[in-house]
Amino acid sequence: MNNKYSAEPFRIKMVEPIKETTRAEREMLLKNAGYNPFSLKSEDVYIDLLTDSGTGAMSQEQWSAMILGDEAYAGSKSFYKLDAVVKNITGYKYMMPVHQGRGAEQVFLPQLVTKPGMVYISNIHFDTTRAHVELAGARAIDSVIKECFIMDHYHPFKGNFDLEKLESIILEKGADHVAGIIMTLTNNSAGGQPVSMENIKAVRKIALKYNIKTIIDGARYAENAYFIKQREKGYENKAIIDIAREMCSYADAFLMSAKKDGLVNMGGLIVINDDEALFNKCKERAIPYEGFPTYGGMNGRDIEAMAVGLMEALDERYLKYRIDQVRYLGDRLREAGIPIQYPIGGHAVFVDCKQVAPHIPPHQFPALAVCNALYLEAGIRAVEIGSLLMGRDPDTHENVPTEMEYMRLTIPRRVYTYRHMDVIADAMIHVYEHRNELKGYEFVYEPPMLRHFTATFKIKD
Ligand code: P70
Repeated sequence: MNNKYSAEPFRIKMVEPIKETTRAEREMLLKNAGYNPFSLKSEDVYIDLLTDSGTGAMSQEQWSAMILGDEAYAGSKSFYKLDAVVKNITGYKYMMPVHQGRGAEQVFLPQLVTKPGMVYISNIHFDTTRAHVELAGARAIDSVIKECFIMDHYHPFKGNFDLEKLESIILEKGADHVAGIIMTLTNNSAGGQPVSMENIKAVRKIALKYNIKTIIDGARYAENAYFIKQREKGYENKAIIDIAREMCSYADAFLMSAKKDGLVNMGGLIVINDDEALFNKCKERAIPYEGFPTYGGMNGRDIEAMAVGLMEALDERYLKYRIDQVRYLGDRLREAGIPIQYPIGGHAVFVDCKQVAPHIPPHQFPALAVCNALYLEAGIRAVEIGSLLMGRDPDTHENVPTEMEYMRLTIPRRVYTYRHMDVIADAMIHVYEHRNELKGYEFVYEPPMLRHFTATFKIKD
């Protein structure tokens, strides 16, 4: 391994054996799962790339902090520890833990929906964010730059907002009908692509002009800060935490699934810049749904682990290793001619299945076909980010048309080695070489919302 990809900045102290299955077994297992990888048992998966959410390995410092967990119902020591860490990172005044990202969405997003016909605008809303916008009675509109969808076209910040489109949506809907602008950092749906500081600032400027609140969806904010340091002029010598703090300074609220860049297996945050009334409303709504605001669905042990994890994820050596490992896998696929989102993003390699399986139409889910083929080939579980995940329009019930037909190879944090990346690459190259044999799917069961999690399928003949 040369210096192009940095090695793991840790030693492995505890291991979890992983089972291997035969192809015949996998054929049976996948059929029994209704051809939906979400329904596989994780013990029947050799390398699990379904998500980087809550699947990371905690450090010895996190495990030892858990012993200090104060399990008081209200005002625990653990809460005040987390409170200090979060306020230090964000520079905000108010915060509360929640059980995970969707807990934050569920408590926060309805607060800004004050009348019928409102919208949230994001670079791209991720699945649960979109669902909670709709559950709050609003609609989700995306405004990401066009370059985002040109897979092989290098752009350092493919997660950036299309600022012209953003402003034209505001004008079309009327500023008083825009509940808020959600900056998803990094932009998960189209490849873990970062948003530049310049773009964040420009979004803030537009929001202030129209008196609209800006919200950071900060699930992968530390990875975003790392990309800014690598790619944006003027940030080369800044500390990651200072970049993160500057990002936060351009928003009114920071919602986080701490299962990603909080390096914990469960947890989330609502952090509010300086609007006390808004924070009080969140507290009121949190109590019946998430719990008392000083624990928010979390126990003291897990709050301790989060306080430590948040700081570890801002460590530059860790971030370099993390991003390098993902890039190593992407580079191997790219060298083999497999179409992927380029440059490679923070948490995953996104394979463009529109190009891998052009013979499968969107409503037969080409990326699901590739995911399932990869599982059959090597027991590797990936996830579809495409027509299936996008779901149906809540008003017309038509499938939402999308440019995205991706298979996401999502890399858990501090879990797999570079050798695992080779196994994934070799298997994917094999699937690619046999791509003409891939077949589409049709629904046996289609749930009305967030359908990708629980749908079942049959193979389309
Ligand atoms: C993922 C998971 C969760 C998420 C997110 C952003 C930018 C909020 C949340 C919600 C979801 C998922 C998708 C496919 C398979 C498994 C899991 N993203 N904002 O993997 O947070 O999950 O904590 O409620 O990415 O990308 P939470």
